Amino acid sequence: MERTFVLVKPDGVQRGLTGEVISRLEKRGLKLVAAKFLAVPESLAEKHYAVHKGKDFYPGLIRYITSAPVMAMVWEGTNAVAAVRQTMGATRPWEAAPGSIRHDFALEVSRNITHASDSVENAAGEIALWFAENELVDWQQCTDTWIFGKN
Ligand code: DAT
Ligand code: MG
Repeated sequence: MERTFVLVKPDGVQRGLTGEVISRLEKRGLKLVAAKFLAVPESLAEKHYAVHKGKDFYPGLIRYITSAPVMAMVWEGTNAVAAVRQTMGATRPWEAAPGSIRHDFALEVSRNITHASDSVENAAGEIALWFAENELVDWQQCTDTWIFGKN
């Protein structure tokens, strides 16, 4: 089953939207595999956003992501990477689809509430960066066949 990495970023945590983000992913049918609440060290922020190094918004992005705690999570499900990106909405909130988190709760690209991996390959890298193997929980949920079942 596909897995993806999700962050509720500092603005989401500060605004009390952690539960809202978790609730939407749960209700979509995704299964929580790992979670931790932490203050992000600068070294971790730089690794996580390495792909953006050199861009004009990079210094501000590092300052923002290290400015207050985040909730880091791994979620699992059918096409989890694409499904979670869709639930989050486009990077620029004014382009995010109505009903998506970034549409419903954000206005600024620099305060867009969440992060979600953008490919299966990047998801694997981000999960390994943020979590140890033994922090990922393999478990059966009683709804599994009702959500992941195929006829
Ligand atoms: P996403 O978070 O949707 O994967 P991204 O990987 O392109 O988007 O960029 C990472 C984050 O960097 C994004 O969530 C917000 C910030 N960012 C991107 N483009 C920006 C810009 N032009 N100005 C300010 N912040 C920006
Ligand atoms: Mg990205």
